[in-house]
Amino acid sequence: MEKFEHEYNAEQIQVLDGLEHVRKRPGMYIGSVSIRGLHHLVYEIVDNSVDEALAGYCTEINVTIEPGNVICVKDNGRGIPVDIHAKTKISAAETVYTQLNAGGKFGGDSGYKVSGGLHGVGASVVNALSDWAEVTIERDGGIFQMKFERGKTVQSLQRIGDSKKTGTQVRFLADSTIFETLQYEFEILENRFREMAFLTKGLKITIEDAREETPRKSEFCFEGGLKSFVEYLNKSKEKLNKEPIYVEKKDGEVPVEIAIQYTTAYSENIYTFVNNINTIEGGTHLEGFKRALTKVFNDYAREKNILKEKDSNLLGDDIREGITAVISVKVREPQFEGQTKTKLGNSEVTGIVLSMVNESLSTFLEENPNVAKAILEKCISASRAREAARKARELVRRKSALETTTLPGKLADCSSKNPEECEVYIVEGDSAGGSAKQGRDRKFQAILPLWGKMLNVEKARADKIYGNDKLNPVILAVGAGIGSDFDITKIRYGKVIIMADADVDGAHIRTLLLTFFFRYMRPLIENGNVYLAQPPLYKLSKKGMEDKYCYTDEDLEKAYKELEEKGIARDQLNLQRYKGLGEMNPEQLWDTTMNPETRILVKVRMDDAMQADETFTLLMGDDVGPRREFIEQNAKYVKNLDI
Ligand code: 0RA
Repeated sequence: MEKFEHEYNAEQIQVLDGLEHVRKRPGMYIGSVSIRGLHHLVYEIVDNSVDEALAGYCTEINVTIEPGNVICVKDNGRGIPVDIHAKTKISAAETVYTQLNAGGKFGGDSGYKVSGGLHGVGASVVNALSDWAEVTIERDGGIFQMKFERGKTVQSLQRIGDSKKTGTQVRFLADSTIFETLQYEFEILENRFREMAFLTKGLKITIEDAREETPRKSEFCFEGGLKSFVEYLNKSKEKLNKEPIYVEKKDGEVPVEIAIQYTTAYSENIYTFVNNINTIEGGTHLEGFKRALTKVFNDYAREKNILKEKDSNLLGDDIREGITAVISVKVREPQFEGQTKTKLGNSEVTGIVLSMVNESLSTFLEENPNVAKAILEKCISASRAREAARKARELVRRKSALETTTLPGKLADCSSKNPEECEVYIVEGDSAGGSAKQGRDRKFQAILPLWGKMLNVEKARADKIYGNDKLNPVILAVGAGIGSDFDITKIRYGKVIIMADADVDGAHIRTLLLTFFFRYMRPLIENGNVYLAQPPLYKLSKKGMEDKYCYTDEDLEKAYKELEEKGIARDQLNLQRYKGLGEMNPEQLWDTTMNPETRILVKVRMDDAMQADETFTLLMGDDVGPRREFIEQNAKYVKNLDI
């Protein structure tokens, strides 16, 4: 008995320690306390319901953003078990919500959980980071409810009524003392749940924003699963194969599901998921897929004599031109690596995906010779274009070798040659470029003003990119080549900084450059070398007072308040709104945007670049419908940007 008491206490203490630690170091559990982390809370809860759907017991999940930013997630699964744990005397449901990592203990060997969620942290973390949470369970003929405040139980599970249904409902209010903001963005949640619905064939997910007077609602349910996913991604593109190629292997150690559809575009769009988590940085599953794809198409082309004996093999890059594919694998103990922990490391997965794709894709090609032919024709013309690009490049190289310098004429280079300390500002517009040249520290800051015509990267192959007067200077300045030739060890600057105005034109150039880096210099983004400069939006000035620069509307409000406290009234201050970089003189530009001591730089992450790429495809693609839709939906932002 003594021992039992002791164990009980120890366990309880550990419970408190665990949740206290979550509140002390939330970043360790949900990545950050920014808007990103806030949305993460919702994903964690929904992931639990999706797991129940994956187990085959739940068909519908309803998410609501209630007034006051309360989140409600309801599913029609079996309901979290309500029986009392023999040792802790606490219900299973309460244990799940109060004990760190308790979730996985349920279901035992039933294969219930394949670790959902980015960190698989689950319900207890959300509970710990919530001002309050309320869980209602229907099962065993009853309705049961429990309540928590900042992770601590304020009402243990109790039966509050009868019900013949089953399911789990969770409502929670994130803790405003922990998160920077509680303002959920409908679109962010909507995108995530659309993705989850694609990844879980047949599962219905609804999302409703009930904060506004007229609620918004979206409903997602895709009987086609990943097939529907690639159709969605390709909705504004011209397709080579009407019906996506679909291969699936449900049983086995690592279940794999893949859908492929080729388009006439020149880009490669492959999305990979592990346990429904977007593995932005790829990994072993992607490796296996690429290797199989290259092998199957080359083997087929040889066998059918499309590639003759004297021809060399098609390269992976050629075979992936115009591909849109989604790969989803389920791994029991995934190892995540990489800068953002979104790269699958499990080495056994490469071979599993490889042999599965080898087998099913070669069967598919045998059975669909017309599709095979259309795709191979495209691969071969990609291969010819690559050869032409190589020749064009060599020509450029030979020419420039004679000209002593390969640097673009408009580049004002820095004196240091040490890439680690060097940075290049890419600046739109000659007047801003001029100010930047005069304002910079020429020891380590280079300026590359951009001019010339905007290129539609979507419709260009490498040979066109080299010939483009807007992008070629960027390639030469960065100095590391592009595409499969890109060599990160050759970059001339550790920081490549895009400096553009905060208006529509600025957004356009940012999107173009990010898309370009994403498609042609991806390692530069993966390695964290690309940045966005943040010029101020406002200047507050007054005679005898040091100028105050503000970077956001909140900044400005804060500055007004601080100055008011010092006895300076609003109407004594002169407010200047910067419309463009060109309005700042060199000294101001240095003080506000270029001086490493005071400037704000935003590091571009892979998902930002992916977003830009998507926007770009939408805006530049052939199909007018989606473009109009996008512009209509974003009209309000455009207005805000372009004052
Ligand atoms: C473990 C076992 C059982 C259900 C669940 C977990 C479950 C968890 C969550 C979280 C959100 N919704 C959920 N729905 C179910 C059921 C065991 C049984 O009934 O035999």
